[in-house]
Amino acid sequence: MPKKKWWKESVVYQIYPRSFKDSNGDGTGDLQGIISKLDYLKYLGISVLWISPVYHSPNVDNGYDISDYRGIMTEMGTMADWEALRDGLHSRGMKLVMDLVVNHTSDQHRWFQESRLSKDNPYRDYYIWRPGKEGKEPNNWSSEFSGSAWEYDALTEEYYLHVFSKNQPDLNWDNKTVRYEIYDMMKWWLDKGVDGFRMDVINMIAKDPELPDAPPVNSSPYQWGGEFFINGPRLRYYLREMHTKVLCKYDLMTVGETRWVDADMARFFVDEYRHELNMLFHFELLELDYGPDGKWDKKAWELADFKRIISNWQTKLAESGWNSHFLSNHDHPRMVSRFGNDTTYRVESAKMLATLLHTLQGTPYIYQGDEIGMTNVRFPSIEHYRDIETLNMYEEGLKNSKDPQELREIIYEKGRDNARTPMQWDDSPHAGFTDGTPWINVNSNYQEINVEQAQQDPSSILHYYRKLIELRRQYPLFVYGDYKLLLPKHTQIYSYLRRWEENAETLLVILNFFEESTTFILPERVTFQTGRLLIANYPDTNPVIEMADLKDFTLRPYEACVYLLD
Ligand code: TEU
Ligand code: CA
Repeated sequence: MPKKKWWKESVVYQIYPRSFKDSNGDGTGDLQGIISKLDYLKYLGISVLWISPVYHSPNVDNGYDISDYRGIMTEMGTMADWEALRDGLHSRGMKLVMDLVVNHTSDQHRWFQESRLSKDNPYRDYYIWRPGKEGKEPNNWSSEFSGSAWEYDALTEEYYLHVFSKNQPDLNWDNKTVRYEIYDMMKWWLDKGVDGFRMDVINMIAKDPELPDAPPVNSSPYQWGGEFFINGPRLRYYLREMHTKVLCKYDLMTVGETRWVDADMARFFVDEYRHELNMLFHFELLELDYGPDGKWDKKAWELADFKRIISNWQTKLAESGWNSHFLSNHDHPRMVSRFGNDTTYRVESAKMLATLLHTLQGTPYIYQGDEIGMTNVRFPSIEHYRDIETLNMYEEGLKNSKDPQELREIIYEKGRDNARTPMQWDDSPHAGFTDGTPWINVNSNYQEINVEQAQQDPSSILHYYRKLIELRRQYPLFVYGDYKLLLPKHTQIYSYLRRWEENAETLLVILNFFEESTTFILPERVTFQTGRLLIANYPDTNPVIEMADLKDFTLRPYEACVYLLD
């Protein structure tokens, strides 16, 4: 039986501050903008707010390049605004989780500015510097954002490592002084009342000290050296040390962003007896449509894989550890466009996917705008795009004589800006996001898809989310119940039972993942007297059912229903 914890019972909402709400008309979302929407978050019912970085940053990667960990980015507001946000959340009974980006800093961080100056500068060893090899980069690793992972600095005639952009040099975690600086900074925020951290690429901090060349394998992440810095040998030690020095002293929530971690490895991070992290974000679902060459290489995803992956995580973490559930964030396309249908069945499929996220064992994460079914965007030309990953890929594609139209098509499907268009509040200009000119254009569908409209329409996606969140509050079964997959071989239906021994309740979840109708047949071994409907995405679903009703049960396009059985 899982141990009870507040962060297990929470629903987390992620805000990408630049795109949430602008309070002063400069076109960029800010802290006062978030504060003006706290009542909206309360109304939605979420319990934890995670905000993407708002620290000082030159914004090469929108705040994921930090130049001062202890200050608030001018565009976002002031420390007083941040404190008002914290207090506004706390007084409404919500918690605040901050993004912790400590694999790298900005190249404008004081540490890096010093580090560059000379080989014997006290900060030199805060980063990873190496001489070139025969006039070339120290090894063949490539950056996640295209090109080499090494940048030559003429000042000292050496290269520094940057797994992300060249303006995001990687910190040297083997240097104890660096680690202690980071722990101090974490304590400083925790003492200011932060309730937890989302830890950016936390399983990339421990590099293989030999920095060996990546073998010539034609498959990401190996082709770019990932096997030598992801889940590195000393990672375990650093996380344990972070726990001993910082985390164990507070009642906080931690979630690590960990690519290339599968359910077996996950136990090492989130096992309750290991004292490392509470939860992690794995990428097995979000990478289902990645081809062998990674993100920009398209592949169709299949429900069979989807079910296999979730079931595996549900089972492996059932005894010790905890799952987190999300289908989108600021780095990925919109979930309704990717896993649902963003045209004819936008409302039905968005509700169906939300049902999945809120009825699995684990903590659900909602990305801003998903609660109103915001969709991917198709800007007419590359000038409208802002994301460094997208722009670098496009530029490199052109250099390799790829067809610009083809590059645009893949950006439409995979680009990060899909999730970064401004939050759609109402049908006024720029969707009520700003009175000025937004830093990135609003999706042209804002007149139809916006919060105001959703609040007025009782059958909206928004009201459906509110109900799901309320159900999780009402029934511990939603949170703690165990998980049993039904119909594992069905190619169109995802269905499972949740059982909670403590009060002998059972939940039956039935989801049609496609636009074709299909038939659900209850397996013989599942028996019950009556089933009471808790939530469904069609208005006329049977409120009460008996076993016989489920022997031949037709599901309409993207139909979702959840019954409480007894
Ligand atoms: O993302 C890490 C990460 O895995 C992404 O680079 C991801 O592969 C990519 O965005 C998929 O398109 C984190 C942050 O969430 C991201 O916004 C940052 O750009 C990155 O780290 C560097 O800090
Ligand atoms: Ca602003």
